[in-house]
Amino acid sequence: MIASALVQQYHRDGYVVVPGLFRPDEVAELREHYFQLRARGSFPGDSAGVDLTANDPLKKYPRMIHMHRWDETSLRWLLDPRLNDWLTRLLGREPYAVQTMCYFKPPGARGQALHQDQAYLQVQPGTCVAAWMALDDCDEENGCMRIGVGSGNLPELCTQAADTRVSFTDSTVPLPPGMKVAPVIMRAGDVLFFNGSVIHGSYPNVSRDRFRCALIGHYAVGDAERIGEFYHPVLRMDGLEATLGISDGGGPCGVWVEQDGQSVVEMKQPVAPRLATHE
Ligand SMILES: O=C(O)CCC(=O)C(=O)O
Repeated sequence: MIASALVQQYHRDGYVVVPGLFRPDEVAELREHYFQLRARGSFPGDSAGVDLTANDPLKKYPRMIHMHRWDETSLRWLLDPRLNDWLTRLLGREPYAVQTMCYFKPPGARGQALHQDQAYLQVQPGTCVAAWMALDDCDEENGCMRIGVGSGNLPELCTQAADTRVSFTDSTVPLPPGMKVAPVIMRAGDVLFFNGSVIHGSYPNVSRDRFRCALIGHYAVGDAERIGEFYHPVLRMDGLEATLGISDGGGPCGVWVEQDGQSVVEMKQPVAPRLATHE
């Protein structure tokens, strides 16, 4: 698909997959790099959101967070000119870089319940954007991403308890009646860009022997003035530190209600304390 069609798709849906943005040799090198890091021991943020109980495959391969703060390879990837180029095209302006994550998702690992990233990053004004790069080919069997189709313009929704038999995180957002969740099937090196409103999560990895590794960068739109404290320091795409304020960590959230036969979001004040870290 040509670039302008992908940009249009992002504007319409809030997400788009850019195929083959990174070469197979680059992806293989990155994948190997993170497996080597993981084998070296534990790092700050390893256990965030992971239930470290016995027999959980995620105990052996917890996700990593904010690696760009101590790992040069991760920092280079987060600021890679190809990601910057696409983010700038999609957003109309260069973003700020705020987070890296690496998911290993070994066979047998639970997925992640449906959520909206903006609830965690609290970018104000505007929203956050994720660049989710597949380090393995991924599909429903090994736990690919899943997206609420048509959720790209929603306000922040109130959360409720998630089914922790299939999700390693314990909160989720409800879908309106009729909204479909579609799998995002990707090849290694493809990058899924999605905004902070998009309802997304991932399936459990039910494969016998296939990992589903992913490398994720999170960004704030270029006219943002504040972001949650967990995401500081904020970087410009040239790697220099930017001076953004700290957002207060929780605007009002909304619930689905029926109005004239249609599901609409009714806004109300949050009922539970907000999480400070990204899910
Ligand atoms: O990679 C996954 O399984 C889920 C990632 C995700 O939902 C996120 O980064 O917000």
